[in-house]
Amino acid sequence: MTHSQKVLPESVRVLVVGAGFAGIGAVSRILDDDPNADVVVIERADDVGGTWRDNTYPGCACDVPTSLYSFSFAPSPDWTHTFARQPEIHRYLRGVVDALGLQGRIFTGCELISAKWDSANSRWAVETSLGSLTAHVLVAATGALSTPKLPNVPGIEKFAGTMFHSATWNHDHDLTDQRVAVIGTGASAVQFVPEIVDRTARLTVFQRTPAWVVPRLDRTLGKLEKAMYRRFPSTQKAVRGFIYGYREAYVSALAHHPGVLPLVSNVAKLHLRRQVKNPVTRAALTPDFMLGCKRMLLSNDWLKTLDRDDVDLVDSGLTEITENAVVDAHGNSYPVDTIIFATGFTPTEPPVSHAIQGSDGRTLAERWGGSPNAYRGTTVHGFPNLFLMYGPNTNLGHSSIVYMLESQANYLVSALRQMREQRIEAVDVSEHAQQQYNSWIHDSLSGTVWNAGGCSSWYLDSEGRNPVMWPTYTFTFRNSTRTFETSDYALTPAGKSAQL
Ligand code: N01
Repeated sequence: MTHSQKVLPESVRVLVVGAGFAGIGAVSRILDDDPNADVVVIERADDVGGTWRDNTYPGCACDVPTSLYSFSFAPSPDWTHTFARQPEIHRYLRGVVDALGLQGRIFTGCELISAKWDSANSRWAVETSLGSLTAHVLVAATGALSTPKLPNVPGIEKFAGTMFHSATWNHDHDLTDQRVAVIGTGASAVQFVPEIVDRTARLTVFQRTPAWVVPRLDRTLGKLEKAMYRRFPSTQKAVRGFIYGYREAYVSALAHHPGVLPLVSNVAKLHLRRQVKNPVTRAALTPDFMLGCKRMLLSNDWLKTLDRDDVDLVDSGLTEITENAVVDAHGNSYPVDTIIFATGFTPTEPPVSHAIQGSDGRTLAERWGGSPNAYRGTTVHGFPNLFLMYGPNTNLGHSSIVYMLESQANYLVSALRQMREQRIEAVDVSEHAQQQYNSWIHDSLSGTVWNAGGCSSWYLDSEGRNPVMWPTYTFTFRNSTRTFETSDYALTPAGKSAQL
């Protein structure tokens, strides 16, 4: 898919930035509502797929069952496993783009450089790597986990071997017989460490905080099951509904009744006892915070990999990187040839927040000051006609983010429809509505395991505020985004000749 045959228009009604699950979901929903909609997507990479294009590390897979982690409007009977692997999720997204005929609207290799709200014309003035354009409505679908984070360790620049981040895996680098250090023990590390361990000469895993790990109840989907889904799509819909329902039951514990969480942590403790025989390693892998406070991890082989004789688990953290080694907090030096950083992302300061400038000239990043907040996770006061996908407080620890994205797409479409029908040129959420909404969000989060579970996590900002998690059931979010309430917004009426 290339942009070579297409020319970026000079103006467009809706500009979507990003062609991952969020952007593809948004544009699909817009066109479903209005097949003649004037909408284009720009994507900085050369292909669609977002995080499922970028994360190609060995073993990369979804840790939410795929029947739920897929678009409700594009079910696929072809998944090979209940937890799909990265290549097939990427293929799935490309397939949705093809099936819905979206290629002509997607400009790949086109990066957003800046977007400034032009109050006089009620338009976004947008600069991209392929030229300028104006957009009436801007949809930022750039993902929260797209900028890899490297740790700030003294000496990192001196390392003479090979280093890379899990999200930018170096496939040209052969790990065979290498001494490898892995920094970080989150959702990415647990997937790739068991995949590479048989190739390496020695693997040293640097853990700062152990995570709760439960078995991944994965299985391959047989021919019969796939045939049934193809012939009777309602059966797959029923499976999706069942998974959705039991996943929602988790919220009851995570957000409302943390007292029942020890039942699940006992399962994780049993899993740990079964997989790790060495008592010292087992103690190092036992978390001291409530299950769910950090993302619960699913793996059948991570813990037993750390129990192997050719694997070192270093749980004192790292203090320095030298030319050829990683040094732990006790001063022990581990000579290595390769360092793989599985140290996560920077969700509270996405690059797009520096590129988007609102009506008072401030960027989103300046307005947020390191702690993002929005109204219904989607709109921000002072940034008219801007819609954020996967915005503040829309992340989940228990279910599919695709469900949240589809809810936000509903809200966007409801807004576009009302703007069209009521001839509104610009909508700007009121400061009051946004403040009230955020008071509710943060009151609701205060007793949850994400805020009060006794851990530090990427869900919390430097002030201990949680700008990341949705605090309750996902159907509450679905209901609150069903209709765009114009009463929460300052409205600019459209002139008679305006095309909406
Ligand atoms: O990153 P993480 P990830 N020194 O932030 C450690 C999604 N995801 O890439 O826990 C030493 O979870 C850090 O230690 P600590 C999912 O939402 C989804 O694994 O902060 N260590 C931690 O162990 C997930 O939450 C899927 O003490 C340092 C690790 O690095 C998100 O992506 C699959 C350090 C980072 O863990 C991120 O996952 C994979 C330092 N300076 C990922 N800094 C699905 O299947 C950080 N660490 C949907």
